[in-house]
Amino acid sequence: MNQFVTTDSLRGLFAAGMSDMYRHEVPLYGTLLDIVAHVNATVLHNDPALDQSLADTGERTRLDLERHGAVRVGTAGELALLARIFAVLGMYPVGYYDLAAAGVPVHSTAFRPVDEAALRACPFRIFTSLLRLELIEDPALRAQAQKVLQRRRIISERGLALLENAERNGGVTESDAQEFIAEVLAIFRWHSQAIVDIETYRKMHAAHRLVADVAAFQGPHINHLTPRVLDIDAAQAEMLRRGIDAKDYIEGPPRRMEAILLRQTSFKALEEVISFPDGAAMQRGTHTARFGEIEQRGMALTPEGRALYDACLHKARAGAHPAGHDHDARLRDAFRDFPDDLQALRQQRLAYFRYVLTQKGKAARPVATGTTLPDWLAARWVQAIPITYEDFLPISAAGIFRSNLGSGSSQGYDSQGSRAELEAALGRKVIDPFELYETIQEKSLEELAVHFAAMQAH
Ligand code: OOG
Ligand code: NI
Repeated sequence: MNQFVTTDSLRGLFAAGMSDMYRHEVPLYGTLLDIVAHVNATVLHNDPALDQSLADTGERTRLDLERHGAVRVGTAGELALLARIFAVLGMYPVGYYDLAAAGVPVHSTAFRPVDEAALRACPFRIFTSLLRLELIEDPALRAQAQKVLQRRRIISERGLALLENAERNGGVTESDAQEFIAEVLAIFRWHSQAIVDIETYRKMHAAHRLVADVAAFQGPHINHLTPRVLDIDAAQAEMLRRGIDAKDYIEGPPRRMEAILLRQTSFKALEEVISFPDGAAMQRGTHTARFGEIEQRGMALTPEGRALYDACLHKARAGAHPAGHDHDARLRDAFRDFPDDLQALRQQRLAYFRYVLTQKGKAARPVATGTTLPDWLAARWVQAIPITYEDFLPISAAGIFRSNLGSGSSQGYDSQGSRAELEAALGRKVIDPFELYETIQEKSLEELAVHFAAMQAH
């Protein structure tokens, strides 16, 4: 009975619990799940080769469970607490995202599993943002928000005790697992009652809507959950057909033969009724924060590929209103310089690949010594399979934030990001995403080298 539950199954319980909770809280999210399930079934039916290749990489089974979520916390202490909880769930901070330059007073990291087996088991990720109150101009309001945030406790006593047990014992026991997950889920639930009066809420809101979203409530409510779709253009069209108030355009790269990075769209945040404390009574108001998002994931790019992506995106955006009706055409134009076939992407080292033995390769026996990757590929003993991008994109994230905060302005804060500050809050360094992809690629090559060397020795 008191065996430890594996980290992967704990994370699976957490992901499923979040999805159930959010579907219950935001029924429109359930509609998105329906749309995605339908689009994915259609794509797989029409493209058996894709179905097979997803099955081969182990992504076919994870697809229906795959989600990311997003939360926003108010203090370094809250971020450190989430980092401890997520570590128990096998999720570690990967990447640093500075959103201040895009006019959003936060910086962020993504908690996610990092090794291949854990990603296959359950790739749940949470984009986690820390409010940067120092960017708020009004010193009195800043102090007030700080005071509210310092006072709130986002985890229950019981939740904290279970967390400490898990840390001390090196795992969560079977008898504690359900309760531990329930306590963690409670941190991210919605509160329809604010912890500040409506006047304070309005002041916070006027400083920046995010200040109100973070500091006026008891906890860091999950603000969206995002299923993974295989054809985002079809999903976007279906959202519009169903009369859902979708974002004007899809964030990220244009539609291509070979998908890169990440393309995302969302429905706009809902206006929800909130009660605000007013002396002994309550006052009715509203708050707009929660939305739904859909994403399509493509291959991870190397630093060179990423630089080219950024340059193309910059070109597409230069001088244009990003939401203009010509968005798609400009994007396609700007990405002409980005190769769209696997061989070019590989030879120019723009993307990461996992190299795997084919059936033919398994039977092969190299005669000459010193054969290397190009020989194996030419002989079709080895196949290069793009590695899926598991992270986020700062410009897309800023676009998602903006369309859901309802502020048209993209006026940046005059501030540099501060990775060191985020890391100090986390109590550890963020992991470099490029290194993770590089490691997967290198490991696959090493395994092949060992395999072919052993074949030759026979
Ligand atoms: C996070 C927005 C970023 C994404 O998919 O890029 C994000 C937020 O709104 O808190 O989720
Ligand atoms: Ni998102």
